[in-house]
Amino acid sequence: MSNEKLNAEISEAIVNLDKEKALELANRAITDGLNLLDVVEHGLGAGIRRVGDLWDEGEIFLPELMLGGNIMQAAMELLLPHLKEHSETFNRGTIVIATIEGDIHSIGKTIVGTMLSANGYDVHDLGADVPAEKIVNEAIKVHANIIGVSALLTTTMTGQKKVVEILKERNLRSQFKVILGGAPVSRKWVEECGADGYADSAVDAVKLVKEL
Ligand code: B12
Repeated sequence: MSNEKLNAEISEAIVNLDKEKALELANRAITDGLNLLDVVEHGLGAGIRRVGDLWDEGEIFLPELMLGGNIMQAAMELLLPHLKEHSETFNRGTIVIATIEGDIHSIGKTIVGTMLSANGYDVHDLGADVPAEKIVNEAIKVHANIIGVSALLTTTMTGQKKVVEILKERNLRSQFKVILGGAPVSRKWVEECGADGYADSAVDAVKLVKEL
């Protein structure tokens, strides 16, 4: 099966909340040797965003949104180890990544972390709902070069700015590059926060980190 066809089918399986089909297609993508990052971003990613839109439009309710998220995660658990398999062995740099406090959206952050790890970076993924102070402390502890902060809610985006503010307060700003991401994040917001970069996909996140 081609990447394009599989992406369309797996996206539809997510929208239909058909877990069995989604997992069957994820396994098919592996055995057919397809571009798995493309499947994650343009197949699963497109499907879950459509689920989000349907929820926004009142077409489905919260339990369905949650089920969609669970199916996406289950499919990702199958695919991500195969992305990691091709990882480069040398260390290009150390990155601490997390979703900010108050925000439990972890899918995009996990994809970005996995892609960076597959590209030779030492990634410390702190998970979701992580306080800004903890992110900074962890970055100091592991001698990170880059701090990546994800936010999916307009109400939690301010936590991204807090990370930069804490670094300034502690005179640590020049020691770390800070990159931001998540659906509501824009280049303008990154400037407003005084952060160093922004990416809206895992591929661009890897490019951005290489540049920095
Ligand atoms: C799945 C989902 C959930 C799942 C999350 C499961 C999980 N473990 O992550 C569940 C069901 C739990 C959930 C809960 C909620 N959700 Co929700 N959710 C979504 C949905 C549909 C998809 C998000 C997603 O996974 N996208 C797929 C990934 C691949 O894309 P991504 O996250 O954007 O990540 C990419 C880029 O942004 C970038 N990136 C991401 N992070 C980073 C970090 C760095 C450093 C960089 C460089 C790049 C980067 O690269 C990623 C890879 O491509 C979105 C809709 C949407 N359009 O985003 C709503 C959405 C984000 N949710 C929303 C809401 C409101 C909620 C709830 C408050 C609902 C409720 N009433 O309880 C709760 C939040 C609870 C909380 N405190 O956090 C709203 C937010 C509205 C707003 N503007 O604030 C959205 C936009 C839905 C909508 N259309 O209204 N949600």
